[in-house]
Amino acid sequence: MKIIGEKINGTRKRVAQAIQERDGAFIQDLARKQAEAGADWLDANAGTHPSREPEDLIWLVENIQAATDKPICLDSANPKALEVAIKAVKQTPMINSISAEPHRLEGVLPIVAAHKTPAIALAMDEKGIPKTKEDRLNVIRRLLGETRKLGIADNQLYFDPLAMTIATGTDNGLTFFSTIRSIRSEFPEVHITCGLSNISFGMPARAHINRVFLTLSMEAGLDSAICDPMDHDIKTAMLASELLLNQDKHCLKFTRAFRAGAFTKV
Ligand code: THG
Repeated sequence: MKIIGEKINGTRKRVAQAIQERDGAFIQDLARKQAEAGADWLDANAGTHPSREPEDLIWLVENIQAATDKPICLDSANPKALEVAIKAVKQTPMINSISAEPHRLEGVLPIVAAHKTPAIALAMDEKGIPKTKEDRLNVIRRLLGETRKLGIADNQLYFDPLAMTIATGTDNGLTFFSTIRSIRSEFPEVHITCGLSNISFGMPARAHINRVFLTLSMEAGLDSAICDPMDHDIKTAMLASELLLNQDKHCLKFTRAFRAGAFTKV
């Protein structure tokens, strides 16, 4: 299981403030803590000011790289911001994200192809997020048609089936799990990811929903997630799920984490 640390996101109040005030120490601290907690990539989202986004994203990249060597997941649909940020990164970044929306196919996909970066691909098009599994798969088939034409390997792609909150549809979890299973059987090479906390928007006791959602999704074939690597509940659920799904040879990861105190609540 790979973790994309979610915390450096300009839609969060405190991060927006740090970007605005150029409070580099705050961003560096978030980067260091997520890296130490086991993030494989650090998501960088500069927020929603299109005119300021390129310089804000570069500033985020520079501060993340001052704190850690972890690769960055550039969370933007703005080709201008992506182009300049790619010049600033020391390691090949992940791009978050492409989709079947024309502006992303025209603006972001060529960047992924030119720089051979891993990329998250959303199962949506200009009409939005399809309701049914079959319609999401059709979007994914269409996207793979485009990426394969450009020589992008299937295993460069992290498909995001887009978890919708359980608060607005009690079958949203089931649709999500069955979409994962179908992607896994039809396209065995691709990776599957998601924004983990989407499932519980508007619900109480969100941590508990997110934790079980993670476990069920991993059983269906999820192999990465955009989440908070410092979250104790998520981390322990991930370790136990990997153990039970034969993703932890000789139980090493689990027992090592236990010895390091990962299961002790502080
Ligand atoms: N798919 C893809 N990318 C994504 C998402 C997705 N990027 C953004 C988002 N969704 C995932 N990232 C975050 C980042 C932070 C928080 C949630 C998702 C977060 N939320 C707090 C909470 O839920 O309680 C509230 C905000 C705050 O702390 O201020 O921290 O789905 N490809």
